Amino acid sequence: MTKSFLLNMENLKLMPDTVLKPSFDRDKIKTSILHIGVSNFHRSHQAYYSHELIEKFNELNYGICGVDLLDSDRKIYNILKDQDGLYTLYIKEPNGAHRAKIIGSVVEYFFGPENPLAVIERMASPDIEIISLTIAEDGYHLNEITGVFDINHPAVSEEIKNPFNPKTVFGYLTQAFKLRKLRNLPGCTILSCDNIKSNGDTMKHSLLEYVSKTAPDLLDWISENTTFPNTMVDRITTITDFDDVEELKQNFQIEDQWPVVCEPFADWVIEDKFLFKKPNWEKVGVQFTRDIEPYEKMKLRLLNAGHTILGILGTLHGYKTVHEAAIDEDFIIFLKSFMNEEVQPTLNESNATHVKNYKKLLVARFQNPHINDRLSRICQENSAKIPLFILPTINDQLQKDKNIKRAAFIIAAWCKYNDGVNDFNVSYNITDSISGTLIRNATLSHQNPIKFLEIKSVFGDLSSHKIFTDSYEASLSLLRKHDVKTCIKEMNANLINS
Ligand code: CS2
Repeated sequence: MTKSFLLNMENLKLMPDTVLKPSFDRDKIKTSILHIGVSNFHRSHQAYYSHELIEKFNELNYGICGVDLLDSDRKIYNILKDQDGLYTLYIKEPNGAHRAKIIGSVVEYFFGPENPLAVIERMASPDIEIISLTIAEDGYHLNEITGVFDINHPAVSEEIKNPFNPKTVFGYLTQAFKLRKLRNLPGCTILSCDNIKSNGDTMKHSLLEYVSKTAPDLLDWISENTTFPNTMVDRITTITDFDDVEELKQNFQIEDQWPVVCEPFADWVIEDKFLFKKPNWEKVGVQFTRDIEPYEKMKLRLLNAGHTILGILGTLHGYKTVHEAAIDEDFIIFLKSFMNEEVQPTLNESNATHVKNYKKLLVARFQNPHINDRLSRICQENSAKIPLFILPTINDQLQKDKNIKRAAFIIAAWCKYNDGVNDFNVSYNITDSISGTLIRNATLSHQNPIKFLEIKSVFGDLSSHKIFTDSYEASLSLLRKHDVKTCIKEMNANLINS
């Protein structure tokens, strides 16, 4: 058996040359970024970009202080503490070449539930110029349709009663900004890195609503001392499998308790709106722009929607991974025609070449046979994703009296998905914060199809749009009679060039 080494600073030098190790002195790194939510995605994306900047250009000012706020994050906290903040990025090329790169940019780590005051204090320290976040679509506590902040969310109500023991990012930021104001310190840039439309503006909206209800004296200070650039973030990053941990041990002699697996592709576009000098991330491929909208629309409506489509249709057909669904010709014909006929007309003309290249690459990215991206990950929290990834396309198309037939089919398939059984009678879990409502309304839809569209928090007024509901009802009736594969074939045959 090959000898392997626990990943930590001490053992780095023992690891074989095939492992890409940080060549910089981590003790010299200054921390100017504090990141909330040290998820796999943060570790494959923002932390990777900062690592590259330090490694290739000796820019030592952009170390990251990782922060997690949820009790459920204790495992990653313990592991990163054990590994001196180091972890392996396991980058898998479609041709089977795998790289193991040890990332060294996370140089500090704090865990909210263990010591909330230490987190607040670190957020308030003047050397932190950027507070970035990946808190997932539902972490903003906003209703996507009404735009109202959910002040009654249990975590929010709890922290309002006990503000020095915050639970949400909003509670932490409020306390940290109070300290900055009191101490006459500057504010900072808040950089949302989540897959939501106008993520910076959304974060600002949520924070200001929260502060207006809990600490109105702070409102002016926040408006004058913070900026919220919007960003588009992109890199397919899976849930880590036990096999990956084993492969790293066998093939690279690394014993990493929680490596991160991702594709080689990475993209990050950021609105140029920083409070202080921005990091020179452009040296490592990041694009700064004045207008983020075209990039953001392209990414959410093509990649994320594409994932959701393969997730729903694939699960109904019994597939388990994105790869399996993406090599099924019928699925891909359907996906491509959705992108070309229904998404493309809603995207900005100014960005046409970029979109063309992006679309070309996309299917190959989905097909990467080494990325074991599970459809169960993709379908998690569909009720938060669909309003962001698919409904905007439907609304734009309806407004211009354009085709929505494929999108209506997808929504009908999602209704059927919530029956919880695939076409081979195998059941699966529906992991969604409103799973009860989804399952109930999907059940009611067997009698009255529109019932599913009446979940207003997801669909808004879509159930009163006749052109849409006609198409949706036709699709649902088809899907309830036949298996999904037959329906996709029929859609593909009927909708050629429509
Ligand atoms: C996925 C994303 O969660 C999802 O539904 O579409 O996590 C996707 O993998 C990333 O946005 C890729 O950039």
